[in-house]
Amino acid sequence: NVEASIPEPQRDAWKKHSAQGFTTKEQFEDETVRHVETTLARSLFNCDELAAYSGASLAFRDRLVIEWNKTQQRQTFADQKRVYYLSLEFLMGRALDNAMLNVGLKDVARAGLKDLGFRIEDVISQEHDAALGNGGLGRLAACFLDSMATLNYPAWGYGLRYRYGIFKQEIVDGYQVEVPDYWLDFNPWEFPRHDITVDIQFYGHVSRHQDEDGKNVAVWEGGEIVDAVAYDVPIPGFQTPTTNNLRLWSSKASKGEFDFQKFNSGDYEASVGDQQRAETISAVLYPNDNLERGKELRLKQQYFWCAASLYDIVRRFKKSKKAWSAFPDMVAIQLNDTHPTLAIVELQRILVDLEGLDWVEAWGIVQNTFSYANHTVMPEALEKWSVPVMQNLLPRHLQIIYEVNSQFLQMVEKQFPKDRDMLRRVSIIEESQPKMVRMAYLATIGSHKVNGVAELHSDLIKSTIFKDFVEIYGPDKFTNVTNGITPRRWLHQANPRLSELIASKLGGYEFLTDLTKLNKLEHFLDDKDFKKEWQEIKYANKVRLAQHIVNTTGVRVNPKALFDIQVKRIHEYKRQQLNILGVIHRYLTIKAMSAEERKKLAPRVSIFGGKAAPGYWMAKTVIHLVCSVGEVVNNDKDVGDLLKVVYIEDYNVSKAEIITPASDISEHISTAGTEASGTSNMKFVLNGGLIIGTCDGANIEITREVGESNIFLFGNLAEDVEDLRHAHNYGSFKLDPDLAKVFDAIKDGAFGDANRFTALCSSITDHGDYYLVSDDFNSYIKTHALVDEAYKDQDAWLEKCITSVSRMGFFSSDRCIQEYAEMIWNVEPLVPEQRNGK
Ligand code: T68
Repeated sequence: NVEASIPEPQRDAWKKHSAQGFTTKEQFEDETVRHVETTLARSLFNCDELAAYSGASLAFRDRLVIEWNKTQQRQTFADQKRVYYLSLEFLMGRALDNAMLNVGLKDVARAGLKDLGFRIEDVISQEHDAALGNGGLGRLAACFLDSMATLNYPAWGYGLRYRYGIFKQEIVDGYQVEVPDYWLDFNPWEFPRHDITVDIQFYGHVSRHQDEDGKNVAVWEGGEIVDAVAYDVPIPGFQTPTTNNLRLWSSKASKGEFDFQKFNSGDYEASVGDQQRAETISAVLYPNDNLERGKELRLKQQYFWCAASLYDIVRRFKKSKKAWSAFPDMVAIQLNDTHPTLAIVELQRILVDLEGLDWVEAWGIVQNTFSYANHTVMPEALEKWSVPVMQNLLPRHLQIIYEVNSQFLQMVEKQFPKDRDMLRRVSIIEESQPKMVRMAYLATIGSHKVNGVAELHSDLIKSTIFKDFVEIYGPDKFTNVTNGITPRRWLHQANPRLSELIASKLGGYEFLTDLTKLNKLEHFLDDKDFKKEWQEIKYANKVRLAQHIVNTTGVRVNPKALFDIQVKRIHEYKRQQLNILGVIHRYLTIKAMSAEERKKLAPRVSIFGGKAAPGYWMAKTVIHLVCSVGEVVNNDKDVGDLLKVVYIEDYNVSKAEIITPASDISEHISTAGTEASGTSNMKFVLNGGLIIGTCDGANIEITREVGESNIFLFGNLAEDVEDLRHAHNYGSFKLDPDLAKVFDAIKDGAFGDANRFTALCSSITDHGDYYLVSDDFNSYIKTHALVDEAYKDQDAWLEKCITSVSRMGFFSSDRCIQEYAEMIWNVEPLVPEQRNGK
């Protein structure tokens, strides 16, 4: 009974006064103005767009909070299994537009804001992105939160409340410059919970004691304590009252720790220093995508967040007074990559050291609780922690890891007697100098399921990094859940006109919660008006992007040209270098053409965007090459509109919402076998763009769904990559002749001082071409020629686009979450009664 917490005599009064939130335009205006005047203490005479954004957000926040409170109560009383999604990154982007659409009151807000003198788009764009992530992994977590709430799963996200999210990128003189992203100035979407504070211990030592029953127990003593303070963010589902919680932890010096000794003796600065040291833990997001550098502060972040989250989860479980054996029936914990692996060790520590469970029983509970998703096979991204570093920071956890390893190796030894090399290979501890803890192995051993994020990737992990573990545990422990994206943000919000057109044909917006309904669009392939409108929408989206480009770069691009887009983190494996080298090849080809030949060519705009990790020098060089080529090409009178090259600075979620709907073609061209899934490929196709790509990650499943004739595939296959690399290293490397001409132009200084690009060129020509740029170059160029040809037949092109969209149902993150829920978490949704106005 939801009301049982209010004493009987006062229940009516509480009910009568309980907040309702607005539903009408009038009420929305009331609430918005009230918040501007009183909550923000602003005079209405200087209510600018930012104040309007703040007032409108607070009005919507009130609505979310009301449902959020009810959802939390409902979930508590239902007392059923919950999912906890642990991710070091949540790349949420903006919240207001999403809140408006999910509660179904965007039209009300638009009309209300108009009355108050504002355009809704201008108000929405005041919001600072919540950018607590690097790229795909963090955005996946955000899509999953949206789907879990929409599907009414009792689910919590747990993460870190970084004071600085991913840096802002500025392009200065063609180089990336990083600027700190201080995003918390005004953030109406979070609620500090100062009453929910957890003490987190670091360093110290372990001693052994006898307890009352004479049992030998480990006690972790000494060291230092840092406080974890909870900040809660409401996550509204789409067209459902379910509003879940994302809990982010912020670090603060513990009250006990604030050094009053120093303070009282007048050493104020030193005592403040301790405060700052504690706050450093959650200060900044590490800006590396697919790279682990083993810094101690990162390990501190990981433990801080895992320990606080586990404390919270265990506390909630204990309130139910169930036996520990029921823990896995009430709790599923999903690890987003290996970053939260210490949570496995922490739960074992809580059960054995603090709750007195027997080791074996505790470990069974742990394994049945956790599951682990892997997002990469690339060696440089696999997490390993130095044993000495861990010994110092988390002495008890290291002991537990050694014990887990010892029992695991004994089991393997029994299964594979005398296979000493097997024991060496699968040991959690790598016998290197220093010794290292292999987190992917620990995560695998501590979980009941391990999954990859697209079919090829899930196959690859079974035949590479986890090959031995498949032998040990059997194949059933390993599974695939192909990634997905939320159609709410990536279609309805980013491309409202297309969403509306689709709804008008399908008779409503059901496709937004059942994306397979898109397949009915194929019935309209002969509908001239429909196709015309589709084309107009694409054109309008391109005009909007062209406007953004001229505003931010000064480069004027023709929206009638073919827009060719590659936006994602800059990485050698993602091969932006292949793209820009191909662009140079196109430029050289145009320069060599007669005026007559040029007339037959389809104009192109090559659009790049994405951040390079600040310490990734080669990636920064690629950005510089793109900008340098743009400088030359965009000012070459011979070329005119036939080719433009632009770099969009500071690619993030809100920019993606403008860029994604504007592509004709987008590039997903990683070396086969390197991109675990990719998710922007799905977003582009869902918005009516085609893709050029390699047989890698989810491109393969996209091909299966949309059909081979609707995608431009090229390049070597994953199964051949190893042999090609081997051949390069043993003298058989041959530079592609077209690529050789491109390098000649660069070396001749066609794009400025050639020395700046020497290392980039020689990584291909002299250092083994690890990413197979030369091997795939010819096939890439030829496939782009096919794209040019295909684009000339606009009718056929349009048919490919519409057909592709109609076949994208599989790639909804709703399907993906349902697979996790059924195959891995074993949780049921908790469907609320739909209330009025929903
Ligand atoms: C991405 N991984 C995969 N990692 O590269 C991409 N790494 O193929 C996949 O679609 C996506 O995950 C979702 O599954 C990342 O984004 C990181 O950002 C990262 C961050 C820290 C350390 C290592």
